[in-house]
Parts: sequence; structure tokens; C-alpha cells
Amino acid sequence: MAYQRVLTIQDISCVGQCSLTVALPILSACGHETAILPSAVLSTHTAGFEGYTFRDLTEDMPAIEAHWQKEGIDFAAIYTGYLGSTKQIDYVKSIAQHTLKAGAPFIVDPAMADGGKLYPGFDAEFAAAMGRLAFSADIILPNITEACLIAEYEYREEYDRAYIDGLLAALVAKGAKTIVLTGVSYKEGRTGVVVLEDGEYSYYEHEQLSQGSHGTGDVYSASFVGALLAGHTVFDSASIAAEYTVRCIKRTRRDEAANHWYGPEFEPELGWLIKQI
Ligand code: PXL
Repeated sequence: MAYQRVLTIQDISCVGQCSLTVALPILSACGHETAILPSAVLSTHTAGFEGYTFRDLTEDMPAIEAHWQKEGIDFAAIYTGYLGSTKQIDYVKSIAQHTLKAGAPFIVDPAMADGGKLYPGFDAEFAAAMGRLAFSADIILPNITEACLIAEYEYREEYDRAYIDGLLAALVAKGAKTIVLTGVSYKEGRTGVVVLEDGEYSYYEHEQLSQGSHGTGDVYSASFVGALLAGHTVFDSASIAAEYTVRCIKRTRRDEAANHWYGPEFEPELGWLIKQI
């Protein structure tokens, strides 16, 4: 496995086990040099805590990009997650255009919504800008809510294969390339990941745990990117990330007495992930 430098752009939620505090350790554990660009600094994530602080770092981005360009710094992959503002999305596009090595993958997790709803602080304008970023990427990692928002497709709680095919077609029509669609459940008690690559549909089914904990989307995306950069195929990376995420959710559940509601206990399962890599 070649040692390579990946850049991940997402927020620092100081407490909450999501975004950079998840992506940095997971990518490092997968053996990759990991550069970070914080999109914002929050005291906690926004799902369940009240009164969190939020410092938007949008205005720092152009100078950071200019410095990297001056130093000739480039990346073997860029992976973005939760972003802090609509304006920031344009800066992120510029960073991807100017600092990615030729042919290197640009991977976007349009982390902004779940369960049919945008996260607090985001609006339709932000969702449209995130869509434009996603359609410029090589690989996108949306859940169904995010996919519907960027494809402008009706969101439904109950669906079948025809609905998912329609959603994938709407994403492709807007310019999506490889799609890894998470949380697609066709059967009670089971869920899975749909991969659409070069027009080919494949599905990795796995156990559904009735309630995922917050931040599992970030665990999923970071482990997917970690596996992909280590040389696994998109489908194998999607499957490894799914099994890793399930293990983390189970581990968190086992610790119910500690009431660890705000994030997944992903650290004790890193050893398992490293073995798959
Ligand atoms: O896990 C997605 C995420 C990332 N960062 C922040 C969030 C959320 C989801 O709510 O609030 C700050």
C-alpha cells in the first residue's frame, strides 16, 4: 500500500465524536497521512446539545489555499464532510481544483441532513450549493435524505427498489459519478448500501440496528475513504465501512449504562478495521 496524503475538510466538534475527531483517527489508523482543514469549530455537534458555540472558518480558507499553493502542497485524495457555510462550499471547490493531484479522487459526503430533515442552521440555498459540490465529485456518499435534497427528488420513509432506481437516475442526470448510497433498507431488520459505479448497481446488505447513534455517517465515510485509499474497490470499501460501522454501533449499545448517546464508540473497533485494511 502506497503511503499517501489525504486532505479531509469538515468541522471540529470539540465534543461529540463526529467529523474531524472521527475522520482523522480513522484515516490515520488506515495508514494514511491525514491533512485537515477545519470548516468550523463548535463546542459540540448540533444534534442533541443545546447552546453550542459555532465559529465559522470560511474566511480563513482562501489564505490557507494560497499558502498551500505557494508551498506546492498537493493531495492524493480530498474527502469533505460537514461544511460551515454556503460561501465556504465555493472555496472548497477551488481547493479541490488546485490541490488535488491529477487523477486523484474527490470524495464528497454531503453531510447536512437525515431522517427527511436538514441539520440545524442549514437551508435550501446551502443544500443547493452542497449539490453543486457533490456533482463535481468523483464519489459521493449521501444517505437517502441528502440524496433527495441534492437530486430534488421526493423524500419517502417507505420505498422500494423502483424508488431507489429513480433516485439514482435523478442523481446521475444531475452529474453524479460514482454513488455510495447509505441506509437503504428493503427488508425488516436489514439495511444496506447501494453502489452505483459505471452504471452498474450493486447492494451490500447488513444488519440493521433499530437506532443508529449520531456520528455514524462520519464513521462510515471515513472508513470508506480509508479502505479505498488502501487499494480496495469501491464495493469492498463500502462493505468494510458498513461492517465497521455496525460494530461501532453495537459497541456503543453494549455500554448503555454509560448513556453514551452523542456519538459512536468507534475507537475500540479500530483494531478490527486495521485488520480488514
Ligand atoms: O455527523 C454530522 C455532523 C457533523 N458536524 C456537526 C453536526 C453533525 C450532525 O448533526 O452537527 C457539527
